[in-house]
Amino acid sequence: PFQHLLLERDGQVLVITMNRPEVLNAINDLMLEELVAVTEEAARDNAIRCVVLRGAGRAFGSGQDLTRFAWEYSRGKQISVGEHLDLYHRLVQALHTMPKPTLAAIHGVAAGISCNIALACDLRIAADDARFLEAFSRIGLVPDGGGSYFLPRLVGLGRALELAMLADELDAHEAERIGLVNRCVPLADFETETRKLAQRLAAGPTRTYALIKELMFASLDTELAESLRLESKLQDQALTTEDHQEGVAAFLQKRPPRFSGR
Ligand code: T3D
Repeated sequence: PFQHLLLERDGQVLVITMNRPEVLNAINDLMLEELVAVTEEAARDNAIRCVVLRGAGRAFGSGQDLTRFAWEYSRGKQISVGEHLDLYHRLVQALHTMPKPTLAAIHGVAAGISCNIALACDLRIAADDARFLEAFSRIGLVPDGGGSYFLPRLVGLGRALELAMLADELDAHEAERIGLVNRCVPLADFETETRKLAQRLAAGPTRTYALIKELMFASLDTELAESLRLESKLQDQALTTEDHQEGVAAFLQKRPPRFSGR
């Protein structure tokens, strides 16, 4: 019953498609509410072992729906971002803390907060027609939706400042070269490659993936001794998973593992 999202289950993969193609999937209030609801629910649903986010039509997303800004300005209102950004923050947190892999599949343009939502996912696959645009400064705004956090961590401070300040479009090959996306594939293969990658992630040791995410991000804000402590703590948890048992058994029996996500 969503108005601006299409949801599809492909085995244990949940595919969320932002669906306002006539405005390149610009995010309005309702789409944002729907994105929050569906990602928070996906986090709780153990039957889902990978979440894919993508856009309908010719683009991933064009950012915040700017007609809302125009509407408010036309009535001489001062926009208060508070409540509105709180919802974006819930979305970014839901993606970031999702206890299963998240994959952004980007084709066409990914601008503004749509781009930054893709950065909050664990992995990014791009079609070779993808273009990335930290559009914010073009309209006198700062990168939000976690952009100031993820961008420098993914591409380094120098590149992050350049992308945010100059707001030039980055093409898919360059995005792959600087590590903004994990891989770039021909547009003709994009759907197949996205599906393959998502299925592979969904067949992985889900709980361990969640622990890997936690470890990697924690390491960015801590020192070695603390990272080593956290590795021990989370390894203890990984050791208790059925998937660990299965991985070892499969290795010894010289067969591929069949992970259950438990
Ligand atoms: O509190 C807060 O919410 C603050 C948060 C802000 C977060 C942000 O995301 S700020 C950045 C917002 N986004 C932008 O500034 C990007 C605006 N769009 C563009 O610059 C261009 O559309 C693109 C570079 C993304 C794509 O260009 P192009 O030439 O491929 O397509 P187009 O012809 O410009 O767009 C197609 C249609 O989508 C067009 O409508 P029309 O003329 O066919 O009726 C266009 O107006 C519409 N559209 C594109 N982006 C938006 C949009 N409509 C509403 N909001 C948009 N963001």
